[in-house]
Amino acid sequence: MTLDVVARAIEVLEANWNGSHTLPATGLYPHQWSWDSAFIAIGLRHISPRRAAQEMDALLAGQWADGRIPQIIFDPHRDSDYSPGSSFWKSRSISGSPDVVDTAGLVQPPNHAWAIWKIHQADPEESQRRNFLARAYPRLVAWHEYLRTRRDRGGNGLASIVHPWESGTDNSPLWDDAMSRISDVPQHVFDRPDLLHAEASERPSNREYGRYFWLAERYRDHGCDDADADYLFLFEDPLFNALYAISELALAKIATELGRDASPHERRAYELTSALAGLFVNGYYAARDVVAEVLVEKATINGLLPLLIPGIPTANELIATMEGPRFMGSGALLPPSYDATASDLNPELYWRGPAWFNMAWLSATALAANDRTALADEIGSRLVRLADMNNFPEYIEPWKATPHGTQRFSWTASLVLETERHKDWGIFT
Ligand code: 2M8
Repeated sequence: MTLDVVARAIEVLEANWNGSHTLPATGLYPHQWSWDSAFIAIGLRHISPRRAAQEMDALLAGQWADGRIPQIIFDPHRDSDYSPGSSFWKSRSISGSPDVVDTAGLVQPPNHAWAIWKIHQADPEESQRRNFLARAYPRLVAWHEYLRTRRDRGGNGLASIVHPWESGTDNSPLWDDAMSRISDVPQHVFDRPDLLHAEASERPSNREYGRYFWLAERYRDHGCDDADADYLFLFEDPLFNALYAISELALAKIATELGRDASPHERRAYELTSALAGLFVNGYYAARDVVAEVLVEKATINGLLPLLIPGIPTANELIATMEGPRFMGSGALLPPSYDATASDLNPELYWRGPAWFNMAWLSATALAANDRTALADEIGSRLVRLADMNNFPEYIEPWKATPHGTQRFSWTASLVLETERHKDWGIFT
């Protein structure tokens, strides 16, 4: 069984590899996505550390002059297969964008330094031969500097996201109230190529898409400059900032490996962890709506994953919530993306309840780091089995395990490899 599932996961990643990077899924997501590539590289390192490094190199080639790593690097041949594509963003006309590739102007959660450190760990000699860490380090520092200097829009020491797509958890109930403030419609006449590859009932509605486009247009038309005083959507998301803190700790390890001073990165991780305390409520981390100046008190998987940060003072409360009726105590096979007891839970609809394999892997990693190895192993073995049974789905209904979204999804396959091959759950190994 073990060998077969590994072979099948590798086969998905081979099929989705396009020569320089891995598509999240060949139909629904035909370009390179930022945080997908990092999750993909974490699994890929077990079959080819070299290709995992190539995946990250391809992504870093899309970095902007201000340091941002874009949400998407577009394949110019597939513009009509995904919306919004390069013809919407027209990134080359925006100052500071790369002139070799077309990208989106938004970003995604900063899991990149973490992935790069893990790739190095898979084969330090190969990494050294290719100067992998030395090449990546200044780019990763510039990326984190962008977040620190341009994205602390709330002044609380945390990075704000400027669009639901930046959270990676696009239509999480966390963003509902803020999105309902958008009453204008976008100029861009958008189509929905995504609905050719996934059921409409499992994807955001057209109304939600209209608001996504409106926000993206506003950001684009402001030159993606992050200095738009009346901007309508600014959020401090606990998962985005937890991954930022983990990536700072990874940068500290990279700096040490390169013989540089690790202390600025350790300090920054500490500052982020302290700033996250302002989001903690009732057993989980809320998201802060920076525009309305309120905490959105909805328990989501985003709000449990600061548990990844070593020594986080709220660990016991987070574990109790994870084990309780809102998450695993509900009888879910994998952690649902949203509170199982919430009246608006929808276990089949995109980020409003289903279980995602990256979140399951992050949860197991965090639980194991906090001496909950039995639950971590249980989630890990279910992750592998349910992915394999369902042809590596994008997400599943957490109680019945029915597959939803698209299938043969790359990070599902890669995190199966990581779970199978990296048995100790070590965060930085
Ligand atoms: C989903 O997001 C994209 C926009 O970025 C979409 O819905 O079209 C999310 O699940 C996101 O986390 C993921 O990175 C992306 C590609 O897999 O798909």
